[in-house]
Amino acid sequence: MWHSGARGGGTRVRVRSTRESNRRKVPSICGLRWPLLVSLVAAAALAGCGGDGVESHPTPSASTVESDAGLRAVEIASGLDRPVYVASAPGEPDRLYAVGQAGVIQVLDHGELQGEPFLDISDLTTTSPKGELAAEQGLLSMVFAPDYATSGRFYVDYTDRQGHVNVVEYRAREGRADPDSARRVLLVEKSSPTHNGGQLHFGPGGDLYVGIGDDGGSRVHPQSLEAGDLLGKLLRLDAEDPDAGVRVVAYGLRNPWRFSFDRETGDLWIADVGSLTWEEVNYLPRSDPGLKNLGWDAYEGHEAFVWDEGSHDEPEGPGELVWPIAVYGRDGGCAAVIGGYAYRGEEIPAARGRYFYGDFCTGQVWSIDPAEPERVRHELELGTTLASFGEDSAGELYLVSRTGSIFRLSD
Ligand SMILES: [Ca+2]
Repeated sequence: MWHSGARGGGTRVRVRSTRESNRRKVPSICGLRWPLLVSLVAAAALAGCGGDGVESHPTPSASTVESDAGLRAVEIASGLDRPVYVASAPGEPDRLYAVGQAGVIQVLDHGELQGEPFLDISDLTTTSPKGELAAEQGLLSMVFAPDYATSGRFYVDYTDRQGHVNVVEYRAREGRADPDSARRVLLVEKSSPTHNGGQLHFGPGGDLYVGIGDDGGSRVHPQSLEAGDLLGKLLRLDAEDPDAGVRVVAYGLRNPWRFSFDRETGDLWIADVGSLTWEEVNYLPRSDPGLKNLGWDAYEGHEAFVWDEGSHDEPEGPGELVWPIAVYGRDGGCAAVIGGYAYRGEEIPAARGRYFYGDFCTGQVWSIDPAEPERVRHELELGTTLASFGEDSAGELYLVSRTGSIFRLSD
């Protein structure tokens, strides 16, 4: 019953229209005050951070300790056009792929930015001008198939000209994508420009995983908890046979802008951007499979989430309710959690096995050990907004700022 219907060449699910009675005035972005707001408007909107007018809550029971690892973010590229992700391909230790929100993927080869883009789909995407409020749309991420070295397959996640979420397969030949090889594997219709999710990853079982937001705005979104709707879900599908159907891995999500698998354990980490009060990190160990309910919009963090009307009183559906492993509040200002990766590289021994995440607005970066989640370690402050993390093929970590730079995590 958790399979969607498949029609035509792709899997297509019609979005339930949002109930007008649940609408509430759209608050200003993240509660920031003008003019500090100016430079952060687009950045904050990208990850779907919530509104103002709500008192900040204290830090939850977890204690935050300053790291003594002395980690740094070393800039390796700058001047990029709205980078929102960095990817790597299996078997390509010296190449990184910088994903630009406007629809262009550029290659960094041995650290050198290549002149010719890997792919340019800027004519297909909903490109927001710099600084425009509705900045959550565009090309949002990419992932290479595990057999990329032989198949050339990779996948992109973008919002199309109608604002709908598309996951599309392309094939590369001789280091360049073939734009004529496009094959859509998933279409999720949207009614608003926000909360698109946007992350793609292949899971340990070989399926393609897709994060989809709840359709946006600071409104009640019952569809996150409803089975027949793909909004507010983490989905999985066979990328080579998408007509076989889409399965729900987790529901009750608000905007899973970034999720990842631990490349060593297969454990799943989902960061869910909060609305008013709490930013969440969720941990789904591979040893505990099965359908999961992450609570939204009945809960935000560990608290009941109550709107004027129409809220769920309690989580619904057949999935096991999962509470976040880590949360943080907003000190009266902007916040949007950016999920990262469990560090499995070689160059930073003090970071091994720790999951890194950060905040879009403040550029703060933390890490946690899933065996000791009550001790959050503050690792560094990026000094600019943080749009995403990424891994290279060896498991080293990168940080991406939508202002144009990519940084490498270093000790
Ligand atoms: Ca939750």
